[in-house]
Amino acid sequence: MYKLYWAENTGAFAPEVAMVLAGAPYETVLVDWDAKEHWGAEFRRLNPMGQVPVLVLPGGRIMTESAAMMQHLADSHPDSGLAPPPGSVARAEFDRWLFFMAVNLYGADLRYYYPKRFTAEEAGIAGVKQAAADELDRLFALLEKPLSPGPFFAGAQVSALDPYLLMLTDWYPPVQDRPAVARLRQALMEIPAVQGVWARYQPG
Ligand SMILES: N[C@@H](CCC(=O)N[C@@H](CS)C(=O)NCC(=O)O)C(=O)O
Repeated sequence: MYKLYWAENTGAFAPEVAMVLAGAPYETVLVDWDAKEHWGAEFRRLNPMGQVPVLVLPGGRIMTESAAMMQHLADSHPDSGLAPPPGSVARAEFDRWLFFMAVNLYGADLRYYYPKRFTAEEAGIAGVKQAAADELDRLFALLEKPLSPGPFFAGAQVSALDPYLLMLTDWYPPVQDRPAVARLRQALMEIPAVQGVWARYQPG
């Protein structure tokens, strides 16, 4: 059984959806975000970065990094269709967009949410946030092509890439009306299990 440390509105969403789609048994541990439990010594023993998500594998090995979790879950459940087989050309394309999202989009989302961390001067905060928003607009525009005709990255077949993107668009609402993003969000929400997980992660 997997164990996922999660909190509302965090990057635990995508690995949780991956486990649901793969039919993998898992339990969840809610991290007390308001009490900043993720910055405490006990949580840092799981993830020294003090970040959510953390995934404990059935054998007890601890994983951090949400994109690595997506890859691992897909490869551990090859019949789930969450990712093409390793070594295939389709997998190269899958890996390309997974890394694109994890590095570029997630990174810009973090600069948008934590601009203070990216400048040594108070006066720089607003500029960091604006630059992150501009970068998110630019990066999401680049996704129109790989997401066409859609609704998913792989066309009609949902893969691990799709909930990952849904999560990133939740954190930057201005892109949610872009045609490819709106198509993907709607198609994912039509999967009741995804809708159920998504509803639990909404803040408030
Ligand atoms: N690269 C990490 C980033 C994880 C991350 O930044 N998580 C956020 C929530 S979405 C977090 O825990 N932030 C708290 C902090 O950085 O203090 C991943 O993909 O798992």
